[in-house]
Amino acid sequence: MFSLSSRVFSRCNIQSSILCIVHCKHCTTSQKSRQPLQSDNLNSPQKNDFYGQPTPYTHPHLMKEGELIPGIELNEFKERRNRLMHKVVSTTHNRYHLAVIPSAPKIYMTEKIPYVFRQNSDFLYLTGCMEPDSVLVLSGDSSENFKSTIFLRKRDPHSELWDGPRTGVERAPTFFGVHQSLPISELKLFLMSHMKSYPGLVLWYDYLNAVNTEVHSVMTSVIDGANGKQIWESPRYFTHQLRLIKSPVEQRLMQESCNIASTAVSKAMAVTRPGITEHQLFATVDYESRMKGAEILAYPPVVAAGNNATIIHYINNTQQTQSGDMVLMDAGCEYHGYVSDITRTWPVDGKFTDPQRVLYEIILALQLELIQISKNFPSLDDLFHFMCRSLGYKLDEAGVFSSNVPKDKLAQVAYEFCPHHVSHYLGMDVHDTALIKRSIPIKHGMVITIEPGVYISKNNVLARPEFRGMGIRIEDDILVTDSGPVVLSALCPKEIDEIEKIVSSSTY
Ligand SMILES: *[C@@H]1O[C@H](CO)[C@@H](O)[C@H](O)[C@H]1NC(C)=O
Ligand SMILES: CC(=O)N[C@H]1CO[C@H](CO)[C@@H](O)[C@@H]1O
Ligand SMILES: [Mn+2]
Repeated sequence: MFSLSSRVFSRCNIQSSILCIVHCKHCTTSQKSRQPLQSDNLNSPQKNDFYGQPTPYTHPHLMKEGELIPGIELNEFKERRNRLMHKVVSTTHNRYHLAVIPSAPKIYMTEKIPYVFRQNSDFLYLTGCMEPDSVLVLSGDSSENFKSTIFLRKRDPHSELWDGPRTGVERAPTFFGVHQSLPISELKLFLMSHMKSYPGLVLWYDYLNAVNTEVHSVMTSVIDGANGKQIWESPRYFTHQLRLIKSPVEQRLMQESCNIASTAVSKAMAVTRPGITEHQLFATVDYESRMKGAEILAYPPVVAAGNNATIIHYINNTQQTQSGDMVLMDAGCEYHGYVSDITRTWPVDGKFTDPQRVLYEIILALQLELIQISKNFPSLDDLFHFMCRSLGYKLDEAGVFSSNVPKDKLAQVAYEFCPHHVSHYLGMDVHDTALIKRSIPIKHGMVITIEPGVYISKNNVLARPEFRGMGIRIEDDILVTDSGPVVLSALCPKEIDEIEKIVSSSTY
């Protein structure tokens, strides 16, 4: 008999027997399945009850009754866990599976000063839990009969005085709709006892991309302790498969995130005048996004004037715009866990110069074409190859190249003018579901970006001089549906006359 379980069993006698369901390897399956959810016996959150995250009672301006996080009801999270377990169990039947998905940790920039906390998207997707230092464990041998356990920080009056309320293990089963909750300090014991009780167990943990160092060290010792007897696999590909297809409520949140960012980027256009700094345009898009309800920008925005726009990941945003420049802004926000990602390019004077207009029209036409062909459900890679061919052809036709480029080299040369991919999946993360290949056909429920660009630095001798020192990109977020693409970022102007109108109506 292993020593670990005796502590668990003795505690079981004193406290709720529910705590020991999964430790009890002697229980028969029928006994286990008859265990009610703890949530059947407890009440849901009430007014004046403070949890480790907003509730409909504490934050009625953000969420409705029944929602676990703004816009998403508790049941959807249960459904997601069921679907994950279905995928996990389908890999190897007649085996016991244990999936471990950690939350993000709190990270400090310096002594006691935390960075803004951002939850691990896979964990948030499966639990709706916004607290750090938590772990979701799904365990069982069938997708109908598995246990969900959430490990959380214990309630602690002293810490809560400093950092605010925690949900705590007592209230967590009802609140998150899981079978049971245990203190995070018991994770190792829990896993060790499972490893011993189920010798053929398959452990699903993303060992190679640790998101939480403390959980990772627990996992390392658990895996080492098993002497290589257990198989371990990453569950991440499955969570990405699930997250790839957005549910109707997720689509609504994506739409709202895109509406907010579209309006914020338009506002940045409206305040633009020569001499405004990149930093001030950044501040505008940040301010407008938050004022419209976004929690935070989705990534450090690119606000790049003139030649700076040819540096694709330019995020210093420290320069002052000059008359004659265009400014390229790539910005998006995060709204209740869902991000937008928009790029627009506009002239700071409110009027495109002739060479700017030539390049802008090429990219706009190309972007509209790409949205059109997305109707036929190509892959993102197909869109990319289309962009290279079409961009090469269009740049050649407009006389942008300084010397003659053979027809069969146009796509290759175009890649030097736009050295990035034209599309990525979008969702809870900006480069969402990164494990999903871009070679699969797009389908109903995916959200993708379409973002062709052209970057001609001031030293690029492949282009005629009047086209140098310019970078243009136009990026929209597209919901793929069976009845055609829906441009979620349609509120953000991109036609030349719309842009010129809004920029010259400058109110700054
Ligand atoms: C941005 O700032 C970093 C750090 O100061 C610097 O190394 C980099 O060259 C800057 N980029 C541009 C385009 O000025
Ligand atoms: C590195 C670089 O090209 N910096 C430019 C950024 O944009 C400003 C405004 O046009 C220029 O003055 C900088 O030279
Ligand atoms: Mn993008």
